[in-house]
Amino acid sequence: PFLQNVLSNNQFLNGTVDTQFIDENPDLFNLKPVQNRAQKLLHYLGHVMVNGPTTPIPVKAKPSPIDPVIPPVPLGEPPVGFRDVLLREGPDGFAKAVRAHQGLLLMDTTFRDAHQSLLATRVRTHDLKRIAPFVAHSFSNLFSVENWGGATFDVAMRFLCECPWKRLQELRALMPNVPFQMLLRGANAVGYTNYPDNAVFKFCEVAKENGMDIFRVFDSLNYLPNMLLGMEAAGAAGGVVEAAISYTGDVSDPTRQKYSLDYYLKLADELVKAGTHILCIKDMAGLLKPDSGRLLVGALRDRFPNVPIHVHTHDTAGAGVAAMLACAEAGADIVDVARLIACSQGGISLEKVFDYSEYWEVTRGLYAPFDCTATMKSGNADVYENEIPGGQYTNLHFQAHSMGLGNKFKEVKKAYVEANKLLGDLIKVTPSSKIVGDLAQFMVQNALTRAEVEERADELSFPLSVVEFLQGHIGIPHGGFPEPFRSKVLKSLPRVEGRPGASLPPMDFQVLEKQLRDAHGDEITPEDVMSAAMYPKVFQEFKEFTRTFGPVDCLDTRLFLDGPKIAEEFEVELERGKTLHIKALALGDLNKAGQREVFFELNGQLRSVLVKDTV
Ligand code: 3PY
Ligand code: ZN
Repeated sequence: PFLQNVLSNNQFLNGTVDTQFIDENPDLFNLKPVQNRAQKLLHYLGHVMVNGPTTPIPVKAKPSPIDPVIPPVPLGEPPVGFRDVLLREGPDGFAKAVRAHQGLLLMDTTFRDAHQSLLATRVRTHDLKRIAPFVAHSFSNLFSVENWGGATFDVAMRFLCECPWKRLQELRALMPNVPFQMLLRGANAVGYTNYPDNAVFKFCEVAKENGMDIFRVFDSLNYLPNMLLGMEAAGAAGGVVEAAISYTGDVSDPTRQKYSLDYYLKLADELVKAGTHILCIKDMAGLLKPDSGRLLVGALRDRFPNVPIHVHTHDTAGAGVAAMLACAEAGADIVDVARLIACSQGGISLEKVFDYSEYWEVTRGLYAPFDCTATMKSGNADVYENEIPGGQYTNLHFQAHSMGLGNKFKEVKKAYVEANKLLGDLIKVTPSSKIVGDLAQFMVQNALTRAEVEERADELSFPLSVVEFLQGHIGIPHGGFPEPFRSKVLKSLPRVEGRPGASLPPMDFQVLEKQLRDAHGDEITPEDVMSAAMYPKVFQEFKEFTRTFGPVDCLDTRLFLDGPKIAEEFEVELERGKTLHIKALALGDLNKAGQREVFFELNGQLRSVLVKDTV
């Protein structure tokens, strides 16, 4: 407004003032379209006020009205952490230092897997950034912070309307001392199906350039060729390779021999032979009981005395802490924890853990509409039967609700067990878990038993994910495909031989970049190209959303999800030093065109936006 006034001032226009300074500094006019961003955000807020949130909300709960307290952080750089060893000595030296370390090391999963299971992956960069400096200062002796990959990549763009790469960059700047860890779904990268090999390699390269350190690589079928591909990609990018064996069944149960101790040890042999820096047991469903953990980790420790062992679990049935302690006693070097574990292990101060817990306790309230406690009130030992992974449990429940099967969730869980048997008893983790879940819901929807599905396999219209799995699109399961089920379903449909990525043509990133520039302008970055490579449609919708609604990642979570109340005043920091002061003034009546005018005060000036009422 100031500039507009100057530019329309008569004296200025007549040239009767000295404008030499302005003439000589054309840069002064390189103004970012702040107004435009502000107007777009008002449009977003108005939209939420009129129509409710743009992101789908699974349960009718409101974000809590209480604001989290950000614990204080001392001035200056955070203390030196394990990342220093990595930067100095590289992945091999880092692995040696980890193995040589006396005492148990911890990875904090709060920034990724914990909220993937508890809050449907919805925690926004905004809330991660606020606590990141505290973590860097208070927990500098963590082995790593897991903060990226898995479902976060997709959810960031699809539901939170924010850029996953920006999250990585911003967290890196705030936590320079602690190693970052991501979950890479092997040949599926951060997606749900196999990508061309060069896309996986490029993805790891760009992730490493943006600050990723440790790549936990798994495959949902423990299919070795897919795992090796992911490991090679992470290694070629210069990352620390942590090959992860997905755990299912029960190694201490002699009646369950498909996934026996011998099976895990043989797979571990291959991963160590392939040069993994760290070996991980990934217990994604929380099935690893203390005795089984002791047996498995003890056997791995004896076999590979020099390889660091890292164990991941979930507390679904409530035995998680006991299992982790058993694994630590049996020789694990690192275990995974989330903020609720008040652990005096690894030199971590209890008092700091309390502050950290307090922050997350209150922040969690902001995500009430996504909280798993809406659907799962307590630990549930039925996971030992259905083996549903932590990240899928609540998702499946919400999905069942949206398909009108909400009151049949128990049946869906039972059908999940049967669907798993139909498919040959799979390892179940993204994406194989989704395939089992899709088949389970199909069975409940159509009231089909396992025997009926088997019998009528050649005439039923199975979900696409099931058909593609049987075609071999995500690899070959341990023990092979179930027959005659597979042949009956596929009939003459083509089958992929061997590793799927090997027969996919490479992606042409230059062509993709050109397409993106044509569609979205010249601001496209190499990171954007990778987002589009992984999720073309989601990326396009994210760009379109941002064009309309601006940088919604700057909004506080309550405003993002629920919009402001009338008369509420708040601030939005667009970037350092650029803060908008906004007050929501009034919501107008519905006009003939079905729109409402929403009035705001923006930095002291009246503004309004017209929003179509779609409710
Ligand atoms: C993911 O693939 O996102 C997982 O967290 C699997 O456990
Ligand atoms: Zn997990």
